[in-house]
Amino acid sequence: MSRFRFTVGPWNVNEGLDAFGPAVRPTIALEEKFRKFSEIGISAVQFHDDDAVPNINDLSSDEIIEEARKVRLLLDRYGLEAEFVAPRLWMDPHTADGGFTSNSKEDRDFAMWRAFRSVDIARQLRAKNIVLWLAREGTLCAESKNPVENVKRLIEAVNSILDYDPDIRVLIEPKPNEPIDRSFCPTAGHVMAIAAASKDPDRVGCVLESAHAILAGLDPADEMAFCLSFGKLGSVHLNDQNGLRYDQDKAFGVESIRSAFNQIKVLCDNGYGKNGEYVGLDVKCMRTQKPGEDYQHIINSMRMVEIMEEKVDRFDNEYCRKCVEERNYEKLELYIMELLTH
Ligand code: XUL
Ligand code: MN
Repeated sequence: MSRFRFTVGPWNVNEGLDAFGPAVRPTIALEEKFRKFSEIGISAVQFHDDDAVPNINDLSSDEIIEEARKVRLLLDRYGLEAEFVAPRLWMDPHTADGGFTSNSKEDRDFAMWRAFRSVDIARQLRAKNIVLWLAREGTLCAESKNPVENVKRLIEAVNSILDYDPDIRVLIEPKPNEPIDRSFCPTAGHVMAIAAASKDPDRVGCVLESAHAILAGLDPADEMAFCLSFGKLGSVHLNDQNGLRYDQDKAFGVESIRSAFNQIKVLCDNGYGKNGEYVGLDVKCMRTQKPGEDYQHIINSMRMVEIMEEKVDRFDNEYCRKCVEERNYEKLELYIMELLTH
């Protein structure tokens, strides 16, 4: 039994399409996903604005609120909470050049409209957080945007969301690249700086995703630790990644057990979850998986978290302290290897 409460998004169960091939599994209705999430032990759901309210661009603000209310009732039916709402600022033609940092004023206004509607939806779902995965906030052609001006625009966008709702928290999910080449906010350090520069730093934090940290050439556990030291780890997206390639969103721990252990250790050691934080699993199902077996990657990830919690609980702090005192880190390393392989 895990000490954590888990969350996933509807996009974590998909039809298997990738950049090179179409869907191979039938679409599963939102309600059926909720039912299954609840059955496998998920506590809360993460949403993009249009996961909760499809065709959001065609609806008025009031209609959007009305649709969101229906989703709240559906969550209630399965005993689920909502963790966050994230404006999807990368699909619409208005966001081809980014949202908050597009060179077009009209597109930037569209991004803010989606961000405000996301807050409206979050209120209805009783979600406390807006997540900004800044998908296209950066450049494909480095010279196409003014980087100084655009970092300021990111801070202004965060401030506008904070102004719009005095209770909402903004969690930025950094990623160094993909779909853009160079992000204006690639790492947890950048998120901490934006939070500090915002008008209400206490309401701005980070969602740290394992794969995104690896893509930045950084250690996910250390990135989590960095946020924790500022009291700003609002959520995590646990998953795994085989080196520097496309964002793979593999099940947690399937590539590096030591890295998985260190991520869970830093969360456990610092009481993560005690202030209501969830453990998000941003994992993608393999395209080869059969319909009906397409929650296995989520089940596997939860199991890997549990296994690593057991290792953390068995971790001999006294032995570690002695190794450190003797400055025999080689001895400590063997201890870790034995712990992780037995
Ligand atoms: C993209 C990613 C997103 C965010 C939510 O890499 O991780 O799914 O987690 O917008
Ligand atoms: Mn993510």
